[in-house]
Amino acid sequence: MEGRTVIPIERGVFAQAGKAALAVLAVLAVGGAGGCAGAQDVFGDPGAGYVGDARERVASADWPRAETPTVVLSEYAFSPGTLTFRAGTPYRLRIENGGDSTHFFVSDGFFKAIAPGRLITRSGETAQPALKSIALAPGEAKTLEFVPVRTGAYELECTAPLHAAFGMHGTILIR
Ligand SMILES: [Cu+2]
Repeated sequence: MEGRTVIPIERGVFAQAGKAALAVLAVLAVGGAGGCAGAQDVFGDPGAGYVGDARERVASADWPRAETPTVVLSEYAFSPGTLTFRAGTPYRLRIENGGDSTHFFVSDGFFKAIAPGRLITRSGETAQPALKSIALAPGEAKTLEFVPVRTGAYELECTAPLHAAFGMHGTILIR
C-alpha cells in the first residue's frame, strides 16, 4: 500500500525534474540556433527617441580625425567593460566577436544618445541606423561610425540568453 503511493510520487518528482531539464535544454538550443542561423541586427523607428539631427551632426564632424577604438565580445564579457566617448568627437568603433558563440551589442540609452553615421558589416552598410541590437557571429566584426551627442552613463549588455546573467554587461560613458 505504502509502496504504491510512494512510487507515483517519485515518478512525479522525476517528471518535474525532467521538464526542468528540458526547459534548460530549450533555452540553450535557442541560444545555439541564434549562432547558426546568422543573427541579424535590429533597427527601430528613427522617430522614437533617437537623435533627430543625426545627419547634420555626422556631415559636419571632422572624420579624418575620427578615433578608432575597439570593443571585443567574448564568453561572457565586453572588453573593455567601460567605454568612454567624448561628445562631439567622431568615432569609428570596431565591435568584434572574439568568442565562440553569437553575441549582441545592445544599449538602448547609448543608441539614442549618438548621431550614427554608418554601421558597416561584411555584407554591406546601413546609413543612419536607428539601432536596437548589433549581432555578431563568432569571429565577426562590425564598425559603427557615430558622433556622441547626449552625455550620460548608459548600460551595455548582451541579450543572448543568460549572457548578461553570466556577467556580459558593461557601461558606456559619454562626457
Ligand atoms: Cu553574449
